[in-house]
Amino acid sequence: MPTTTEQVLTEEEQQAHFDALIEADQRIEPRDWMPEKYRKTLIRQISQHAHSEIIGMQPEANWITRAPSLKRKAILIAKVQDEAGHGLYLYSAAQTLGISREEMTDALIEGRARYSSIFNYHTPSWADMGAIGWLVDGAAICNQVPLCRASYGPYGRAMVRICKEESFHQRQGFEILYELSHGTPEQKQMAQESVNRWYWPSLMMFGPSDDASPNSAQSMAWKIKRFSNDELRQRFVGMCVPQFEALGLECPDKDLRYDEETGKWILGEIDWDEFNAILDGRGPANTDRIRNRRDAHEEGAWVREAAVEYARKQRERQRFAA
Ligand code: FAQ
Repeated sequence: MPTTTEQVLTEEEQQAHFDALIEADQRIEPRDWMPEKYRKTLIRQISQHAHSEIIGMQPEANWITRAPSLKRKAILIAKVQDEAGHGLYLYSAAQTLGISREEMTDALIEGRARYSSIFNYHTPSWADMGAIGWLVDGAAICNQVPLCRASYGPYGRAMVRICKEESFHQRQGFEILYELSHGTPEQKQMAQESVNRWYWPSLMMFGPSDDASPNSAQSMAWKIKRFSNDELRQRFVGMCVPQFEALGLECPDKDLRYDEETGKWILGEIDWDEFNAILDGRGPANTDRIRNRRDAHEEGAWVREAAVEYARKQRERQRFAA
């Protein structure tokens, strides 16, 4: 229902009001007028993010039954449950923009929606639980801390809680790798082998380089994104370098060096062909991920039907009581 103020404002005036709110670093809320492209961009990014959290449960869920101790199993279950919670906060945030949960779910299970490239790799080794926590959650934190200040209120607020939980995830991953890299030579080798596989894909999580990123400029002007893909990738690499040392592991990027003059890290070549193949659905685990999600959705149909029936009965009871 439009407010009285909205009824008397022209489209130009509404746009000017929106621009002024963005300029002043104020939040846009669901009740506010917003340009259609802003709304669509948010739906795109938030729903992709939500899908990533939900699909992102699969690589680690693979190790819940085989975690090496009860403590590790409890931590891993808690982490995977946290990711489900993140997905739900984010779906709720997207719903405030006028898209339904069903529409988003259908797009995912029909293979029409994107989710993070990183979750299309398999997890053959226990050390992968360490590398995912350290590198994948570490990259997620780098990318997501600035999103706590995203101009759209429900997204920014969801990100605050998510980031707190991601910090715990990152610490537990680092700790798994630390124990392995300070264990037997075989354990150290296992940690190194896993980090070798996850390092480059974790750099790809930040998206294409700035000159190949069609959405960045507008998203930054709208203060959805606060930093570019390359800026965040730089920040992440800078964070990893001393941590590689603490772990006693080698960084797989043999060309990595710090350029004192520009204050930037010079990275080796990222394999963008691999990244693009994953985005096209041709990554190592794309098919499994979508199939598993579709099966889980179908198997959960009875829960959704029961919830609808329960809500109907509650309404009926209230009608009789009135
Ligand atoms: N994977 O123009 P840009 C997690 C697509 S963390 C797949 O640069 P944008 C935690 C992009 O969508 C992972 N697709 O796009 C966790 C666009 O396609 P479209 C999730 C990618 O949006 C840890 C096209 O390429 N985090 O889940 C990727 O400005 C452990 C052009 O790219 C977020 O989603 C990629 N890596 O910047 C869970 C963070 N990169 O839609 C479980 C929020 C790009 O035009 C276990 N999202 N694309 O067809 C963002 O910050 C941004 O959306 C970026 C991409 C930075 C991902």
